[in-house]
Amino acid sequence: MAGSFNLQNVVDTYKSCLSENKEIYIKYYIAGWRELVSFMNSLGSLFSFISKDAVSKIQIMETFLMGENGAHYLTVQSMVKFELNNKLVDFTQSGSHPESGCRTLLRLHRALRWLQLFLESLRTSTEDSKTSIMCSEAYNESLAQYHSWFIQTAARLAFRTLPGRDAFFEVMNAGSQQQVVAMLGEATPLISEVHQITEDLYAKNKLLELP
Ligand code: 1PZ
Repeated sequence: MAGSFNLQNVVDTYKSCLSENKEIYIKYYIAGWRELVSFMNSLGSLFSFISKDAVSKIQIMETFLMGENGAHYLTVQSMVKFELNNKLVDFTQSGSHPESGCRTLLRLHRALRWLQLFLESLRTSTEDSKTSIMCSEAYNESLAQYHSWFIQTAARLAFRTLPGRDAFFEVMNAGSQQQVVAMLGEATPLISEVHQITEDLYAKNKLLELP
């Protein structure tokens, strides 16, 4: 179960995510996902199909960030502007840019909503709360609507194997349960703010339904 995961690292990357004028740095946004992937990998092999997809999305974003147009991928705001101005975003299935930064980040953005709901319910949970139930409720309320029946079934199967609440707090590697709860209290408002800013930006540019 041991790994380098530590909840504090997640809090720190989300703290670094926002610029002074509330733009979201893609570098830290995906660093946050990298941390979460390392956490997921410590949960066992059923979670690896989930983390594989997350990793491939992270890699697509890293490739943009390191490519010749990397400077345009500094923030989510600059990416949206650059990709839209240069017609690099497919608004229908049959386009020639099936893996734009905008559509790739949208998948992570939808997953961030799941994370926000799940961490919030973990934070306010009690001794007899079940992680598997908290996880699937958060999923039903967020990501499930975007997933095929097949993926939903596999995801729900994985949720059933989640460790119980005590063990789960333990793998978060952030001290006593009280300390974990305090840290979650720090993490969730940061995640909410990043999520809300992205949501507003995507809504304004009609990007929320990208195929
Ligand atoms: C702690 C427990 C972790 C539970 C994670 C809950 C999320 C379940 C998501 C299962 C989906 C995995 C399979 C891949 C699905 C893809 O089809 C979709 C859409 O992408 P497209 O096909 O359009 O390219 N991918 C996603 O929705 C992104 C999913 C990322 C999931 C990251 C979860 C990170 C959890 C962090 C753990 C603390």
